[in-house]
Amino acid sequence: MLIKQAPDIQPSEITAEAVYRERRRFLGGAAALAALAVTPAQAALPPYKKNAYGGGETANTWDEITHYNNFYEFGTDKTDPAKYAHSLKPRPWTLAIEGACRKPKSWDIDVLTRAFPLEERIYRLRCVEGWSMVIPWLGFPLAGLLKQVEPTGNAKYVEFITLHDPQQMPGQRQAILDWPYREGLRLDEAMHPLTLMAVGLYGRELPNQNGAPLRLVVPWKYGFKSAKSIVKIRLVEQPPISSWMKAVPREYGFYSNVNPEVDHPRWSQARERRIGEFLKRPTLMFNGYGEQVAQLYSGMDL
Ligand SMILES: Nc1nc2c(c(=O)[nH]1)N[C@H]1C(S)=C(S)[C@@H](COP(=O)(O)O)O[C@H]1N2
Ligand SMILES: [Mo]
Repeated sequence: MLIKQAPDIQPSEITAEAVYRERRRFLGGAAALAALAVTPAQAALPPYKKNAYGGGETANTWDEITHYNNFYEFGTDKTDPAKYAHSLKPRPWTLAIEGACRKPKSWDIDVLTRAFPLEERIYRLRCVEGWSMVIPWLGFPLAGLLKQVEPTGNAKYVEFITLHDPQQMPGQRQAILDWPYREGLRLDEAMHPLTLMAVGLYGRELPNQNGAPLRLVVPWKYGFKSAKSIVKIRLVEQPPISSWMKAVPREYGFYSNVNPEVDHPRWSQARERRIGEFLKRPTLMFNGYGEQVAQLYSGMDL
């Protein structure tokens, strides 16, 4: 069980908090109090604790996070991944890191999750399409993993590659994108302490539709940079061409930092709709993580 490895969690307190936070979204007053009686399903809800990464916001519910997804390997509708991702087999699973490094290495997913202490991080995810969610991820910083393979001086960029298996991922039978899904970061972005490899959410193992068993989370960039179900990471000298850059170069740049001042060619990026809310809210520069990441781009025209 993943949750046993999450540090600093006191189950009694926070299970109650998680239930409360879930219910608070829908109910008020007396109804909310009555709802605090824990039903079996909610008792199974894993603990999660607000921490320094939460930004003070209430997380989206488990249902919202797992039923409104972009994962084109399982279809292009937001509800497709929840319906069809059961064909993905997240075990056994191997992650390989190769390219410009002294010690290329492969890990079995379970060996990997035991090798790095898991942290809970409540991050905002802003999709380029104009919606957002707040998600309590469970994972470990990518930096520690990359250090293990000892990148050489030629490692300037990092490429992330999703599984390519049309048997497990039926969407890959259609040429919607140039499969497998690929994304890239500059090495310093990949090494940034906010950049997370997620293996779970809400203290549970990652559901298939959210990118099991291992996905990237780069909270200050548009959601498509956060590649799911990764099998390979390559250290490279040139900026990788992502699947989206290849498909629609005019609309998807390499950096793709969340920026309310730069419109998408077909729509404004000034505001976003938080899933579960009615009114739109303003989009924040770097998705609200500017204090931590703006210096990565000093001198660059964003
Ligand atoms: N392999 C793969 N990774 C992917 C995608 C995809 O279609 N395939 N969609 C991206 C997009 S556009 C977003 S917004 C996020 C959505 O993550 P979530 O469904 O866990 O919220 O995953 C990203 N990672
Ligand atoms: Mo997205």
